[in-house]
Amino acid sequence: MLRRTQGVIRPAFARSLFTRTPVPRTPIRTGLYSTVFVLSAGLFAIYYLDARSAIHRYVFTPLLRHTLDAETGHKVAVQVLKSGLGPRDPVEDDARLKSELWGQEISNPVGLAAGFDKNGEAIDGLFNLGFSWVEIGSVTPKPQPGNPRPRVFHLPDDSAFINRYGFPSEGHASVLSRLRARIPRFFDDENGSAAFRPGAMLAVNLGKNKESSVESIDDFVAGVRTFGPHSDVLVVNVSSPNTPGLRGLQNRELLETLLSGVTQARDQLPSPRKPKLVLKIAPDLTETQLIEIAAVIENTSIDGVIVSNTTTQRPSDLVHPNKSETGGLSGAPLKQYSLAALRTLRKNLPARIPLIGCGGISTGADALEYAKSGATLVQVYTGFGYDGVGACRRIKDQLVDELEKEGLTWGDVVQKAVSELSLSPRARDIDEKLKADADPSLQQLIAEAEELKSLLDQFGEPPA
Ligand SMILES: Cc1cc2nc3c(=O)[nH]c(=O)nc-3n(C[C@H](O)[C@H](O)[C@H](O)COP(=O)(O)O)c2cc1C
Ligand SMILES: *[C@@H]1O[C@H](CO)[C@@H](O)[C@H](O)[C@H]1NC(C)=O
Ligand SMILES: *[C@@H]1O[C@H](CO)[C@@H](O)[C@H](O)[C@H]1NC(C)=O
Ligand SMILES: *[C@@H]1O[C@H](CO)[C@@H](O)[C@H](O)[C@H]1NC(C)=O
Ligand SMILES: *[C@@H]1O[C@H](CO)[C@@H](O)[C@H](O)[C@H]1NC(C)=O
Ligand SMILES: CC(=O)N[C@H]1CO[C@H](CO)[C@@H](O)[C@@H]1O
Repeated sequence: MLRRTQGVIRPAFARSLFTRTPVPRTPIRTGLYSTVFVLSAGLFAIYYLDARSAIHRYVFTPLLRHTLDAETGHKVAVQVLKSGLGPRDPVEDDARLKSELWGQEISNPVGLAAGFDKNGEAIDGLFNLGFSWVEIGSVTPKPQPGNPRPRVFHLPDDSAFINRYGFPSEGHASVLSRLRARIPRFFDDENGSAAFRPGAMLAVNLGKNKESSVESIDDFVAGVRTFGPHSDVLVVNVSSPNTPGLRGLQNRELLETLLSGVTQARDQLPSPRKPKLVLKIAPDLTETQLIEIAAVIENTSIDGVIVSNTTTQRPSDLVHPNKSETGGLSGAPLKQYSLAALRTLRKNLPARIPLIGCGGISTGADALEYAKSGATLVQVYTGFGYDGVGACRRIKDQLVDELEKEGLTWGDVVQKAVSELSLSPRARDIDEKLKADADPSLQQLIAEAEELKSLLDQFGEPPA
């Protein structure tokens, strides 16, 4: 059995390394494949254990992509990282990459986005690759299977993925038991990071079961109660394309109810260390919708926003034959939409609320572009899927080069952008002060004008 798999693998390596003819799509069973993947660790020990090694980018990752369908390749990658035999980023993060989030220091600004480790199986394997933030999930309260396969499509010509997973999840109980099993036996710093690593954060992305009603916030509240004590950050999405629009008053009220419900549940957690709460939004929102979201966020104790999830848009320059599959598009073509949404939100939120950039990041230059647009941290998914386990290390190295050229640190870039681009508290204060100073009849007039404006806005919006 072993000999046969090795027989399949070796020529495949040779081909993809030296002649670049496409690797034939051999139907290898997943189990066999993982065995070979792990065995090859022995053969390539030196390269393999170092996440920087080109072997991951040019051999293992393409091989996974070519030999297996998209979803099986993903599963194998999670299993290898789970096994503890995954490679490690051996280099300490450069001081220029140091970042600060909510007053806490993190060693670098590159995180892994939700959806890769949906069930929290490979958390430590992922931290070992050098990510400073690992986000597991989305996790739904009850287990659910998600949509029928195929539900992930690789568009290599466009450096993109399309997915319509539909949130398969093993459910709260199963994921919680994995998080509990990670607690070190002699851990007594009840206030320490849930990542159990210095300079890193563990985030849990909370999902809703398919059959839960759209308006219900119970699934999210249950998620806060279940995962609050075991995470540094909880992520709540408002990014479903069905309810993106806070169209009209009703949806705004929905968002207010959701946000105040989850923040209340968080504040009531008995643990001394309370997780931060961040929203994750879609890139497909209009400017008006983003402004409304910003206003609601500012009125609650939400700690930050991830911008963004995948897009339902399809830019006209996509070339891959599967470009019209239904689902969310991620990777390079998403970047323009995410960056635009990030800039709009930055302009409408005060500097105290950090933004986390996500969408189409695969190089240091991409990450820096996000920082210059006002992101404090970035996340990667598709870039990691294409480049493999060394992606994080490579992005960090490129980022250090870029920063060195400009003679700046990540912290400098973020601080400058955030202070220049955020909603200025003065503008808001002056506005409020004018209203407060106005005489009562003028105040009445202002109130009526605002009411009229919101009515007109509602008429202006197409029906939800
Ligand atoms: C296959 C796949 C599955 C995903 N699953 C989730 C998920 O469960 N929850 C979530 O909030 N985002 C999910 N995402 C979105 C990513 O977290 C990220 O926001 C998006 O892919 C944009 O980043 P990228 O361009 O670097 O991939 C998924 C993305 C992909 C490609
Ligand atoms: C954790 O934080 C709380 C409140 O800040 C403090 O009272 C407590 O002593 C801290 N515990 C430890 C172990 O540091
Ligand atoms: C702020 O929150 C309060 C109560 O939670 C609500 O009554 C008010 O309408 C909100 N204001 C805005 C601007 O969202
Ligand atoms: C498009 O997706 C289907 C389903 O996964 C797959 O069988 C097919 O090979 C893909 N097409 C291309 C050109 O990759
Ligand atoms: C992200 O967007 C996709 C479509 O682009 C949607 O199907 C999915 O529900 C969104 N993700 C979350 C976590 O809501
Ligand atoms: C994964 C998940 O639960 N996605 C949810 C995101 O939020 C919208 C509503 O705000 C839900 O409809 C989605 O199911």
